[in-house]
Amino acid sequence: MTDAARATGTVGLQEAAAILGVHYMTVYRYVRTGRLAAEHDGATWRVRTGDLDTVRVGRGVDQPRGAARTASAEHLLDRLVAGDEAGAWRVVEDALASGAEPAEVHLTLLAPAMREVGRRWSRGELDVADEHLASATTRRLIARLGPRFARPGRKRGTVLVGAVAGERHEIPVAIVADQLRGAGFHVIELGGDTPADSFADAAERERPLCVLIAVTTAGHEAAVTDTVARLRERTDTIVLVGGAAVNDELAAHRLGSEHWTGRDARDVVALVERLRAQHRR
Ligand code: B12
Repeated sequence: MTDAARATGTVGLQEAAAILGVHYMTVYRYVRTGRLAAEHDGATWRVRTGDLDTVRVGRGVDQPRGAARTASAEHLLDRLVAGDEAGAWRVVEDALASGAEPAEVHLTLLAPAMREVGRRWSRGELDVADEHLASATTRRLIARLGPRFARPGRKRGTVLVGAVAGERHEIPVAIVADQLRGAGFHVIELGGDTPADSFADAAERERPLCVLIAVTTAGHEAAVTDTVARLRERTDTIVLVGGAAVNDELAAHRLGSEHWTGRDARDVVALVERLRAQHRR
């Protein structure tokens, strides 16, 4: 702590951020949103060092970084299940203000929170209404993050992404779609429950570099192989099948995929980028 801080019992926002172990912008937002009391001395904001404890206790920010992230994920889960979009968005904004990339918010906050919803749902700790509320709120957060993935300029190619008829899990589709947009691709996002012929209609019309088919639950194998066959009959596009229910290369090939798309959205984007590079050679 500086001598000025010791003498006045106050610190500037830069020093407050260092004490709390968070980004400067996070502290600034605490002040702007009234979560941390501060006085403006005409030039800068000053915060009483005693007041920093209230933020520490409320946010768990004096814990190590990993634990702080776990605390935010838990807080997010709580807000998602409550259907509290504003509260959930504050967790997302905190992460962004601490320097997280939007794609990191998808993968380290939203996806783990939804998987935890699934675990609690299967243990009977949450009911279907809780899960629906959490899913709807997550979709709204993904939509709010969407503009951050917009890339101006010429697109690197078109990618078609969706889930087959009967497969209603659309959150992974939305996440992958936005991360591909962030990588500069034009994305046609069909969402969940898309009939085989509609996949083929869109592929014929859009002539994408590749079609991505998402499968999150077991039991959709026939719909997937049917969709892949329909796409191959009507187009010569590359067809890839992936998602939480496709665990490895063998499972992907069995469903007719040319490659396994990997574990998360980052792997999917990396694969599409590799395919694009090969396509251009
Ligand atoms: C929300 C949810 C639902 C919602 C979906 C709402 C919506 N609008 O999307 C609803 C209520 C519809 C639903 C229904 C069902 N569900 Co559900 N659901 C979930 C839950 C809780 C979250 C799903 C989610 O969004 N996860 C977050 C995403 C981002 O994570 P992810 O799937 O891992 O996504 C990554 C990968 O897929 C990766 N990826 C890798 N390669 C590729 C390729 C492509 C193309 C894409 C797009 C992505 C991708 O990228 C993503 C991001 O990194 C999960 C729990 C869980 N573990 O995920 C259960 C879960 C998937 N559901 C399950 C079940 C059993 C069902 C039902 C059968 C329940 C029932 N009895 O009715 C039905 C089936 C409905 C259907 N016909 O599709 C099981 C599946 C078990 C299994 N192994 O098959 C789970 C795991 C819950 C559980 N613990 O039992 N569900």
